[in-house]
Amino acid sequence: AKRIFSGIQPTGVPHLGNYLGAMRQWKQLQDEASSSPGTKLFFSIVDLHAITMPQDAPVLRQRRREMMASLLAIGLNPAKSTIFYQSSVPAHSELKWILDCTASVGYLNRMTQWKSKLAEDNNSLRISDETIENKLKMGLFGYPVLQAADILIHRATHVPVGDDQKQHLEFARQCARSFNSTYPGGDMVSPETITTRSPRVMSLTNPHKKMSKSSPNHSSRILITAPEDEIRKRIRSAVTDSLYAVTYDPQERPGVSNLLDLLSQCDPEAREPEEWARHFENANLGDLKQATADAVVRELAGVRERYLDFLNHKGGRWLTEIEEEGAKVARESADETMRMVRDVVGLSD
Ligand code: AQP
Repeated sequence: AKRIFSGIQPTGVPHLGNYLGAMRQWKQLQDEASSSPGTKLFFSIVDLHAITMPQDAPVLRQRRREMMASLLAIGLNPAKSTIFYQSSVPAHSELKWILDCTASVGYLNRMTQWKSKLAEDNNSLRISDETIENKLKMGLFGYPVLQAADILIHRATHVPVGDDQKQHLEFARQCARSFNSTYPGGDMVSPETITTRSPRVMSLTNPHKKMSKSSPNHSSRILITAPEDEIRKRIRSAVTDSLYAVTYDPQERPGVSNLLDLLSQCDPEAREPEEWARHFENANLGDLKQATADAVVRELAGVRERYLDFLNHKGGRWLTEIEEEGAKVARESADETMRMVRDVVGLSD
């Protein structure tokens, strides 16, 4: 039977990019699982990954809850999916250490993500050896190993990921192979990738960059919990270009194309962005923005209300109960793998 795992960092309330690029697909997978009994779904709020970059404790505490409420608000259902904080299952960190002992540094060295995070943090494209020496932390460098542990510990057969994460999934498969060949009797399951087809959602203020939770510019993103007037305002003021007509050309016209992508993604009939461009051929950008805002508002209808309800119902105790239940089920799933791991490594009697 299929076992699906995916994760999201509690680094802020999710935006349209997280929603269209990942969360909406999780909900679809949950819906599909209803007709294939035996499929198990695990969605983790990966707070241990979040601390690979500096975090403020009260803020992180708050963001974990906000992410939990967001996942529930978009329709993940704790009766159908196991939704849990990574740190509430300590075995993820234990397995990470064990995988560390068979994972090779060469592969991690070639990964691009720590390089781009470090470059971003230092506001430069080139990272010097000195920066690496002084600023690169073990956690950031080795976090693909923790990601591999997250996946392998739940014996995931399928992992939905965005384009940028494919490299890490290949690494998770390599970790499974290294483990199995090092320890006779080891039977880590190698996960398959489910790739998200949706295009990357770009920032509304700089369409050359992706929409991101941690960008300091709030106008660059639309939170899935935004009130309708804010959604409309952000789309109205989205940076485009000075050409009059509407055409779809992500290279030359990233701002306009981003709006067309959003419109296509939020279109219940899923018409392609090129088709929408033809539809607006003789219209102006204002009309396109209006249609995009209508589509996004429709897509996110009800999310804000459900989010606030999950966060505040019974003074937050409802959410706490959901958290505890998710942690319990995830711990049981992880313990099953850890029994095999401790046995084949020689860490149990
Ligand atoms: N702009 C985007 N377009 C499409 N998909 C996106 N994702 C993120 N941004 C976009 C997808 O969201 C999932 C969860 O992401 P994450 O929280 O693990 O971290 P991230 O990819 O680093 O997302 P952010 O929003 O940019 O967060 P920060 O600013 O904290 O780094 C992933 O599947 C990702 O592909």
